[in-house]
Amino acid sequence: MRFTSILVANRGEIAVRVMRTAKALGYRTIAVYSEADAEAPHVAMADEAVCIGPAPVAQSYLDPQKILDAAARTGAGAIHPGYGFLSENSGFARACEAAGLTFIGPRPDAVDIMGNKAEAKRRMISAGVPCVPGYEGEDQADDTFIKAASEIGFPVMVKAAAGGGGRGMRLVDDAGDLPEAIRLARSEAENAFGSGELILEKAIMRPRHVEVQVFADEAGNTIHLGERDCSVQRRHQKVIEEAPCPVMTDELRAKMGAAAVDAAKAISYRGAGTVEFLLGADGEFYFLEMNTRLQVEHPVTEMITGIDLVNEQIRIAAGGSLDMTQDDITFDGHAIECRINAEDPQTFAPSPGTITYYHPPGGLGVRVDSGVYQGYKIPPYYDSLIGKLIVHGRNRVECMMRLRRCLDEFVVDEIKSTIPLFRNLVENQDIANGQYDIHWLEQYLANKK
Ligand code: MV4
Repeated sequence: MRFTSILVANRGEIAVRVMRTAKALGYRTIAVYSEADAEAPHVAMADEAVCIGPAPVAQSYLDPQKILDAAARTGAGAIHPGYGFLSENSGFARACEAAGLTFIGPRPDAVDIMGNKAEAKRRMISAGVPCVPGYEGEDQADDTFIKAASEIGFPVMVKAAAGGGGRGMRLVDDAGDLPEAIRLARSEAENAFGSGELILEKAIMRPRHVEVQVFADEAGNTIHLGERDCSVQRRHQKVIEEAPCPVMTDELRAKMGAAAVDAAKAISYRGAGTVEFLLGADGEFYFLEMNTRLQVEHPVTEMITGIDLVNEQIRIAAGGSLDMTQDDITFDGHAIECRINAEDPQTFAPSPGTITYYHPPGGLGVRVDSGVYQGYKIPPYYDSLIGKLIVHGRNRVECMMRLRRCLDEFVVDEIKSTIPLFRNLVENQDIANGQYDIHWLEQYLANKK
């Protein structure tokens, strides 16, 4: 539990972000990097850096043994996995603990429970967390699904139990299409996840994606840090996130927050987690899944609560207790995050290459978490997120006005980026009014073409 150094098993903006807090707390920081990342900022800022192999992730950032070897070589005491890569790999978390390394994250068993939608939903139903009506039984016979669907009522969603983030999911409008959908979903799930296990759910039409940040310490003290609205997304990739959710009320937050805390407590959760809900147009909300990691969009929560989530993660991993209760958590103003991707803003095709000129915005209420600099060559091997612009204001209007100014100021030259898309989005009336759902962006993009 006690450690004085932290190896960050990640790259890009999140490696930089985690090291910032680790350094501020006085920990020795250790970076790992692939052969393609020797010039990356996370390498330069670390106290020590270890090359872990060739550019492809399977031979570097995704290889548990490469990370464990680097930790052994540098005498690391703890590992922060960031997001993606090994962050939700329970086998890796167990291997860390077996090697005497503190994994800065949840207990591996909690990761496994939430990694299976059927198991997760059964636990949530037992704990009284509102779930979408559906079927999540062990009996996987076609007839069982067909009977369940007729009771649930169409349209239904067929989901892979081992899937997540929209992978292995199918919408079925009527009973006639169900047998074929089950067959296809099952074989896709077997190929993608090595398990054909399925669940059924009533399809919620035009909901918002609202997720609640939770924190729990080893002793079981569990609190929530409010919600983020992440409905503005394309092909399950979030594009804009904001806190608070534009349609949130104090009563609804109290209910969703309590449900999220119940969800975490039901699995004896530890550390930072996010409980995802669908929020229907009628104000009903339903548990979807729980992410057992620090998320890309965590800064909007930090901006409105003033709490450094990585600091809390580290403190809890070191065996410390939460130094706040639910009543200490207050929400100040509004924060919006734009994900800056090295992509063509029209086609979303990746656009790696050299940044010839870089000028990030600054000023009051402005935060840029990035993993690039002027002269940096973005390698083609990794995801296209190069940074995040996070803007805070005393209210949503001030936040939006400040965001528009920041987007005007932001220059990332001679690669294509999603900044021009955000310049258009901040001028849109639906975005200005917070009137959007999970399908809004895809419709907006379709109508513009
Ligand atoms: C749903 C749904 C409607 N009804 N489940 C997509 C990602 C995964 N986390 C769950 N997803 C959905 N599950 C029921 N019962 C609609 C989606 C969904 C979605 C959810 C969140 C954010 C964006 C989305 C885009 C399309 C579909």
